[in-house]
Amino acid sequence: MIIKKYVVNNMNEAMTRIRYELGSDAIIISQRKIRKSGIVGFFSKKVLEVTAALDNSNNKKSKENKDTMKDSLEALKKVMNVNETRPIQPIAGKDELSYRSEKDNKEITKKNEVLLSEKVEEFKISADNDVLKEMQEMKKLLNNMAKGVQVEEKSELELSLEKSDLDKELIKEVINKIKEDMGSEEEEQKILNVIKDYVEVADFNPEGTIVLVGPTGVGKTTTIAKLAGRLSLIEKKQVGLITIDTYRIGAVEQLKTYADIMGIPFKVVLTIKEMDQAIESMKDCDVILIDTTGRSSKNKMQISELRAFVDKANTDNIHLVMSCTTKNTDIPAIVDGYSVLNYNNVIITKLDETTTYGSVLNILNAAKKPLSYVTTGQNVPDDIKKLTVSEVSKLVIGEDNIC
Ligand SMILES: Nc1nc2c(ncn2[C@@H]2O[C@H](COP(=O)(O)OP(=O)(O)OP(=O)(O)O)[C@@H](O)[C@H]2O)c(=O)[nH]1
Ligand SMILES: [Mg+2]
Repeated sequence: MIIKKYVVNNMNEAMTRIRYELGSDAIIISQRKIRKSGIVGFFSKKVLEVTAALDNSNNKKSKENKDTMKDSLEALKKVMNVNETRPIQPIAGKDELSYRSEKDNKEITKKNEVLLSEKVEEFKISADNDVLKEMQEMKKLLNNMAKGVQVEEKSELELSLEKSDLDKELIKEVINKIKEDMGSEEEEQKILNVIKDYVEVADFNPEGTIVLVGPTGVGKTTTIAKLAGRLSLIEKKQVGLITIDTYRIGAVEQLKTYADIMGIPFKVVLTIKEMDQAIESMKDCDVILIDTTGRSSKNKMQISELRAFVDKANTDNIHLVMSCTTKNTDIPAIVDGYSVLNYNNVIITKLDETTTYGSVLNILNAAKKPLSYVTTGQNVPDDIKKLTVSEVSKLVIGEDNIC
């Protein structure tokens, strides 16, 4: 038995290819409309996927057996058609968006499995062993196909959003909102509109005291150096640098090196009292950038120690720095753990280290704070950017790429 799938533009093309490749004895088992994979594929034209089968057994069969085989294949084909014509019918069409519930999927698959078993049982009574073996193989293949169809056609949009690493709950929310959107825009515009609702960018002009906090290794110190470079070298502002990170070996040297290169004042703060003094000593600066120790959000003790310093900075320019490579499941704990520091903005780093940007939306949705900057590489001061709502949304749905 040969079973082959053809992705074609129409049925005529399918028939021509099937006849050419499998011959006139081949039969069509199923057909369905699909789109190419990926979110971009979601907006592309639908194509037809046709599955054909050919009984190529070399055993000599009586005409009667061949007829029985064909009849049974036809019966199975009908069963498969049940699968294809019921509510399983997908997905987002050009003019409408229809979705199948998980419960529907399960019920339909269960019914189809029962029907398939009945057909095979009926056939067992009349068929010889060879044919029975093939029929069993066929049943197995069809069952697998039925399961494949179920997953694939759950919703093309859902799969595309999953590929972009968007959080599952968020995907459900987004899809429901798209369904509720009765506007007349194109699908792509509807999706963008819904995504935009989750994105807020900060109308942020760096001045006064700015504090960066966040987990270890996300790029706080590098981002401080990038900001200091831009503000002092390009915008010609008076910039001062303070670090309270005396925990990690080399942390002070890291920032001091940048401060020396840029020729800007730099202070290391060890105690809460010194914090006041350091800020006071930089009162003539337009911008004071404060680097902090990277802490695990799970360590409440360390976070509250950090809080004592951050409170002393007496600013509402506190940015939570998070890497877009953060595991989705860790995001809520981080934004929650750092919430005691009352951060007002989010900086998302390392966009150059990923090809999908669902995590950007996962972070913004969890933090519910505006995005001030994204960083896109290790180069100081170049790899830092402000993005618009539209730019972020396009990244999330894979319509754009940042690096
Ligand atoms: N690819 C990439 N790497 C980055 C980016 N920003 C920072 N890094 C790198 O990430 C590593 C850690 O950066 P740091 O700035 O030391 O991170 P941190 O948050 O200050 O780390 P701790 O002080 O230990 O908590 C370094 O190797 C940086 O060069 C970025 O946007 N993209
Ligand atoms: Mg650091």
